[in-house]
Amino acid sequence: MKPSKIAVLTGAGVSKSSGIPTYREGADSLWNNYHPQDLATPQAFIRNPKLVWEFYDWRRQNMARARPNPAHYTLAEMEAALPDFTLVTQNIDGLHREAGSKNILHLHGDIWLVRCTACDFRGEDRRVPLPERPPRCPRCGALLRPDIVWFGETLDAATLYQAEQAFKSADIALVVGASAVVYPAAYLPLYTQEHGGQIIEFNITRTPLSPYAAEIILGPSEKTLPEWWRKFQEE
Ligand code: BV8
Ligand code: ZN
Repeated sequence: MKPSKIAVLTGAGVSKSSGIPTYREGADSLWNNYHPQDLATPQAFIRNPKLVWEFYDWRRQNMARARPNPAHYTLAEMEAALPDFTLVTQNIDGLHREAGSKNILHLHGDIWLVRCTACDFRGEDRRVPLPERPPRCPRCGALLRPDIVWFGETLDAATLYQAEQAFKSADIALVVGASAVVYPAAYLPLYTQEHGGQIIEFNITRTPLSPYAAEIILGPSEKTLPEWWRKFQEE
């Protein structure tokens, strides 16, 4: 196995076969008259916190039933086997942690964490369904919000810096199930390519990142990623 520094960026496609709808292939019929991007914003939350929490509570109920698939387990195996491996995810579903990945950079947060809109309360809340929507802070009674990054909000600077460093030093960037349209996440693999590393894209279609990829492995990542990892170990 070639000694390589590997950085991975995963998107919603890696969780699709676990039963979690992606963003751009149309969410479940319950919400097809809203697009996540109209609800996943601070403006929508201020305007109608109940509706936004109904959206997240529905997604949490869906994610609570989801289980990791072979792609998640393969990434946990790679982390344990490789000396220099970084997993960066755009997903908020918690499936990488459930599959055993230890060090995960959650670029867009974690749907199982909530934080208060008024005081500094922050904590895990796994109640499905939520007893009240919108939920209230146990400490001060103000509105809680999901501890995730909405469109128009900035990402946690330290998390983004660590992710950038990983892709800048990686020999190989694996991009798995990402449509590569949301920034700044979509830029990360280009750091690898810019310094001479290789991008390998795992997707069921081509994306705006495809022209920069050294290799495009078309197919469902729950199949293609385990296959790739087996071959990589034999090299
Ligand atoms: C920011 C949490 C600074 C919430 C998410 C115009 C141009 C460029 C940028 C912008 C612009 N206008 C606005 C922006 C900035 C904006 C942005 O990029 N918008 C896009 C839509 C144009 N970005 C932001 O706002 C970010 N913040 O820029 O801060 C700033 C501050 C103030 C003002 C300006 C700038 C914050 C972005 C984070 C938003 N939060 N998630 C929630 O989930 O509710 S983003 C959310 O959508 C996900 O986290 C993910 O990142 C993204 C969805 O992308 P994917 O994960 O790729 O999923 P998608 O459904 O799109 O695609 C699935 C893929 O899987 C497909 O390619 C499919 O083919 C593939 N697939 C399907 N099945 C499989 C598969 N692949 C393999 N196997 C399979 N089986
Ligand atoms: Zn509070």
